[in-house]
Amino acid sequence: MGTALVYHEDMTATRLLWDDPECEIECPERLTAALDGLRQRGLQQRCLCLTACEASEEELGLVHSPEYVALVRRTQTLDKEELQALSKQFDAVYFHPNTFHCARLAVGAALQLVDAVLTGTVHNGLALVRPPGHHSQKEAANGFCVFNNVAIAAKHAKQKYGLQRILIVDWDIHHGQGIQYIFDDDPSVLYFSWHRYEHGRFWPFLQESDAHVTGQGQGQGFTVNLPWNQVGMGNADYLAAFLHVLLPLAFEFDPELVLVSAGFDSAIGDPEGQMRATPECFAHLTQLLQVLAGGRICAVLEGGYYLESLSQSVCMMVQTLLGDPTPPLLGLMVPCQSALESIHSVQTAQVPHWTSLQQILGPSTHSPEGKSLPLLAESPTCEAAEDALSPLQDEVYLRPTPPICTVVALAVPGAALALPPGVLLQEESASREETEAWARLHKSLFQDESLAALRKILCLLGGILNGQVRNGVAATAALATAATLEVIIQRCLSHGAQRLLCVALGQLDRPLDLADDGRVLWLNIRGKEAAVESMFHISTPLPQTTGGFLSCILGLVLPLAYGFQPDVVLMALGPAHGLQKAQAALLASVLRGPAGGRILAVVEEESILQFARTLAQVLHGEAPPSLGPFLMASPEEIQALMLLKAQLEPRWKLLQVAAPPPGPCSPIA
Ligand code: Q9C
Ligand code: ZN
Repeated sequence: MGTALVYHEDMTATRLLWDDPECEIECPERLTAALDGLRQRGLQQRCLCLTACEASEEELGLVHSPEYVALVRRTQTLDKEELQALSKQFDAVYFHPNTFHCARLAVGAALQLVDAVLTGTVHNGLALVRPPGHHSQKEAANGFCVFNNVAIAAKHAKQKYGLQRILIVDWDIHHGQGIQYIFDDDPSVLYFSWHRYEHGRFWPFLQESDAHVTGQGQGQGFTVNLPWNQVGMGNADYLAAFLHVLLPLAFEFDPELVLVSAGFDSAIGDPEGQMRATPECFAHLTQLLQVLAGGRICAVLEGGYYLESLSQSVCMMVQTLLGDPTPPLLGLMVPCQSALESIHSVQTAQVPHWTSLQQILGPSTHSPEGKSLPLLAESPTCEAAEDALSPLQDEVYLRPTPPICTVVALAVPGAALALPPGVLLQEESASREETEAWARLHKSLFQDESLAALRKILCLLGGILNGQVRNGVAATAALATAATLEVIIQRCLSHGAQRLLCVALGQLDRPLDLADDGRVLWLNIRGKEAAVESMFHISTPLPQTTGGFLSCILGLVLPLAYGFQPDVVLMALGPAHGLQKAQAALLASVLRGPAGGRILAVVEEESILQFARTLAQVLHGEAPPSLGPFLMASPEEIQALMLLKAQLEPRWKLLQVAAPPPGPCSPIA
């Protein structure tokens, strides 16, 4: 089991044969640059490499008409002038004598990937293809796309495997209107696309790319458009879109398969997108998607025209698909005003169709669609991209992957625990002297047995802090969890951790001497009421519904965690934590993101047998199990969360969801 990489070098054999500035960016080097990047970083070698085969005409017929397929077939024998004349009949398209062959390989690659994932040969994968597909329609080529690779893959998954819910995430910077048209009235395919829109002034200039378009008939609510009305969207904007729009809907939808229209023209430096998201952002987007559909992700390349960021972003995605930790997200985690307006407009359009959004927006949201903002001047992003990309590369190379991945530390040796492959059981302990020195701070609470557990934990924590170990799970002795947390926090800070995120579940009181200096963000999720003691000391009740739990994770925990940018995360399951196994697994899985995978999960002894294996699995990079049926949060849960968020928003900008466009009285930007 692992990650598939589907490719065929023949897909470099189509190229523009005449002068056309609009089309020349779709060049063969796109594929070779991506592949070279994967090879240089040793990522290709870790994948199961599959050679693409041409899709059959029957498979093309899942989406395209026989007449259109015949038209593309005929381009094989046309001369340059005839090809050029035919190309002009479509918008932003060029044909080459090899187009038919390449386009069939591109579809075939997507189908092979779906087969490999759905038969269980691999967990996930990426098809590196040309030409791209998401603009292509039943009877039309469009925007460099000839056959609709991802749409055909979705039809194939429905037909051959009987899937009933497929999520398509289109993070290419153009609107995949082709996919939208094909599944317009189909409730079994949830299509999410964000795209540069600029109030309709950006290609392909379609009204139907706007947020108010939600699908037809039975398919209402299953088309989700997030139009970006300004260029320059960055990591925080993309993250906010995932946390506040895509993921709530996706969890409620509960897909059996996730297809990604993986275009990287949404990355920094791309001449088409003019956006600012850095390549690591795609590692995080991928990781967030991995909690869906049991991790069954099939990504298919779409656009991406700035070779440097294309190749780095592809590497980030594949690395994450392989289960590697995500590099930290750099930059201010503050979504821009225009992004918040876009997010608000799609939430408003979708709220009638999705319970999860009704929870987020609360009972009284009647904000009318507002007037458009004037356009800001376009900012050049190419030079900025070079600056942003070179230090990034250094960062990637300078940060060595810890030699040991995931470690489990148990106080009671030999507990009947079947650990997942690749996870180590820790043998060593910290020295008695060192441990006693730490414990002396809390003497009364550490008995012999709890001291043995602490010695194990300190050894594991030392490994994480000095870069030998990526992450781990450790047992704490009964009743000693709170005191152990205090020691861990002090140990992290004295080791030079700049920021420590502590997510404490259950009855764990905040250490009394915990400073409020911004080095520790303390978030207690417990049975009691919500309380904001400071911007760094927060308490919230544990929701009793799946809906409430998801809102808490997506709407509170992750915005805080990503906004805080910790270098270590501590997750603690204390007395009466009340978490189900799947909930704990989901939380641990997503908390790997903000600190580059450096996370220590400590679990009170009585829960350890039940939780250690699952936690170790997700920390090791496996997908968490499903939470079960989506149940609407209770009014009390919604209210508690909204009150808490309102108090925290001034400091933690990723929490913001509601930004209706400025009314007629507001000053013009
Ligand atoms: N400057 C894909 O990314 N040209 N297709 C737009 C606006 C067409 C993009 C011109 C862009 C097609 C798959
Ligand atoms: Zn694109």
